[in-house]
Amino acid sequence: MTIYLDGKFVDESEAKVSVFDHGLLYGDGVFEGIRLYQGNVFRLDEHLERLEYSAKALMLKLPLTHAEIAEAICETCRRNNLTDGYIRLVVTRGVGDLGLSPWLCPKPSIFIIASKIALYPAEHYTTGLAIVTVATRRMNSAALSPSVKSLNYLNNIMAKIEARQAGALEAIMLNDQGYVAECTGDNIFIVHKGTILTPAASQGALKGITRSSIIDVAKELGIPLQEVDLTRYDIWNADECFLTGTAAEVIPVVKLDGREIGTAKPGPITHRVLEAFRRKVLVEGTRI
Ligand code: PXG
Repeated sequence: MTIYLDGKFVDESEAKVSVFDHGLLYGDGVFEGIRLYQGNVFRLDEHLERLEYSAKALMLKLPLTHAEIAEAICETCRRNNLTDGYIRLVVTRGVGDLGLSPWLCPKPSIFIIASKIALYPAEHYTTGLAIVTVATRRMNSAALSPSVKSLNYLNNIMAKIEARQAGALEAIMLNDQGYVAECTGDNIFIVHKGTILTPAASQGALKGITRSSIIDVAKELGIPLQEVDLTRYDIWNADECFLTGTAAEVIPVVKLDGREIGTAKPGPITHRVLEAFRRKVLVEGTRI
């Protein structure tokens, strides 16, 4: 596999970063997970804009321009003969000394991995997931804005561990007021009486690229969609539920905390949204 690393394309065996990189020492950096479908990078500009906003929030100066990163992503896909895959773009604060000080890290590091990902076993897309609510809360925006897609994923990882301990593949994370924020690596939607509902970013949801494309899909299909405050009660009483993410795409949820949602089967609106999303990814995107 060929990796893009700081201006060079190198074999994965050569793709090494320093133990003094603050991305590793402190989780100081930002990243994006991006999909490639049939030679088209899905919503590349939106991903790069989110990366730029995340970096700006951390006062991390990206080492390349928007256009240069876009080209590096496309070239990494081409060099790996990839037409479908998952792209991981990472920018770290770079090498510094053993103090926190980011200003002692003169050169940020950037690398791109173009590979594959399968987040959930295929059968769950037809049967639906059973998920749980976990105790670990979503990051409070007064500590670190949940809109920043940083290299600090420890509370999501803690939540993922809790989910696994409970025998589930995914977990709902609440914000510190007890409202539903999202899952560990996916945004959440429910369907109630024909309307699609999802928590707003202000409740701790990452501004997911898949989430925003689902908002477009709903508009295109003429299905009403609202951003609202949701509690577990709303999910227990929903007709349908589904999660969205770059890796997961659109996946139905049929149980929360051992309680059946709706008919306990993936619902008709989830199906329509999933089908429309699958069509969308094939026609939108930047040709590599
Ligand atoms: N919420 C969180 C916390 C995320 O990290 C999403 C929602 C979905 O956003 P997008 O833009 O992908 O629609 C994410 C992003 C992985 C992995 O390897 C997936 C994500 C993040 C980190 C790792 O499975 N999803």
